[in-house]
Amino acid sequence: MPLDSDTFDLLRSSVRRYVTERLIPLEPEVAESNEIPAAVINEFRELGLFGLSISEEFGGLGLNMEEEAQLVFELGQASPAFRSIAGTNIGIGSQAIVFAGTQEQRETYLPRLASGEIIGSFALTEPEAGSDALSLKTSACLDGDHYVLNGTKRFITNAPYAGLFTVMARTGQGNGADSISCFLVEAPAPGLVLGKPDKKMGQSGALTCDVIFENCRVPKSALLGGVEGNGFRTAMKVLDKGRLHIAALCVGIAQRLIRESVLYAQDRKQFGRPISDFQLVQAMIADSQTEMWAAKCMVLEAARKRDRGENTTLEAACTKLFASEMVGRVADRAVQIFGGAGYMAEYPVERFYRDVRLFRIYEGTSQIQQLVIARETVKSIAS
Ligand code: COS
Repeated sequence: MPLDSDTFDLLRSSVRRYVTERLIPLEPEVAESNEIPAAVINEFRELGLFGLSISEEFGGLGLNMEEEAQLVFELGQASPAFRSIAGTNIGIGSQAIVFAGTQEQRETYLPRLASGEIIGSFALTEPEAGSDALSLKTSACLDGDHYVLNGTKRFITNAPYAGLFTVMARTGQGNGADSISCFLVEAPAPGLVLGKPDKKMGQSGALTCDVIFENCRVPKSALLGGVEGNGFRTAMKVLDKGRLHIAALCVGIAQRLIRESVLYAQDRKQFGRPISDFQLVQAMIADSQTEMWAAKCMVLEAARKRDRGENTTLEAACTKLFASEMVGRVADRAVQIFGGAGYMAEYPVERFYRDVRLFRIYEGTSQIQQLVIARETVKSIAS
């Protein structure tokens, strides 16, 4: 049930003000410390940012996809590490429970995820199963009233803080989707071991690490939906939504980078004039603005289709592909407009340039999006 438009506008302007006045000034500190301050996490809780997409019944704000995207356009204006801390609870760390959990699983976990009491984390990727997610090897074997999990998950966002993992593991024979199930694993737990936080190119403050299961016993009630064999399809559904969320984030960051570029170009003088007077600089701003707007329209159109209850596998892949490639080009032009200063760590465009590189890789590489787009297009024409 969407919020009434006045309440939503109020929420959006609070988030916009919070991003401008609180988060953006904290960016250098977060980049340096590789940590989101505990006070910010508490403020996110107070603003309801952990529960944007979780229904009011379970303590969230119950936003639809279009509203979620509108808020992510705002949150995206600050360093992506801030969005990341709540991003898993809003998306890939909670949605499997929303789509396929039992009523008891929903009642147990969704209120705690919506309030930010626990951080959710999505464990699909493995050392040998990245793009080819179907080949995952982590196993879950039934032993009396428990499943025993063994295997390694890699690059798992928010794992160092997580209180709940959504884990895809193989319960059956063969390599098909039918043999993959999904488990809700609470942390800490005996046999659940976290690796050291990964050293990354960017996104300082957004932590990832390995998650290793060594004879980790979870009760039978941890099986999502109480049924085996549903894990892979559920993961794909989760990613359909997650990809739209990431595309909205790319739009937010592009907006920030365009603003930074324009302000710098108006301030920086060469040949006796602000460089914003020069048409070659204007062309870069125009290209970035055009592409950002195209991505924004795609996000909103796909979100509305999703909100009508229609399948958006195709649209989510198209939008994630376009928006993540777009923000890469926008960041590149921002560095170009800043010139030598854009290469210096003291300016935010240098940091964003590194941060946005991830968007073409995680939640499905650009090449996986192309594969999904081609398949869905062929399917729609053939049917
Ligand atoms: N929604 C629901 N079900 C889906 C689905 C979707 N979006 N996409 C695939 N499925 C189903 C298929 O219908 C199929 O079910 P059936 O066996 O009943 O036909 C099953 O899942 C297997 O799908 P498919 O045959 O398409 O598997 P492939 O291995 O050929 O391809 C891709 C799957 C490549 C699309 C998938 O592995 C993928 O998205 N990889 C990228 C993973 C990723 O994004 N990782 C990021 C980590 S999370 S940060």
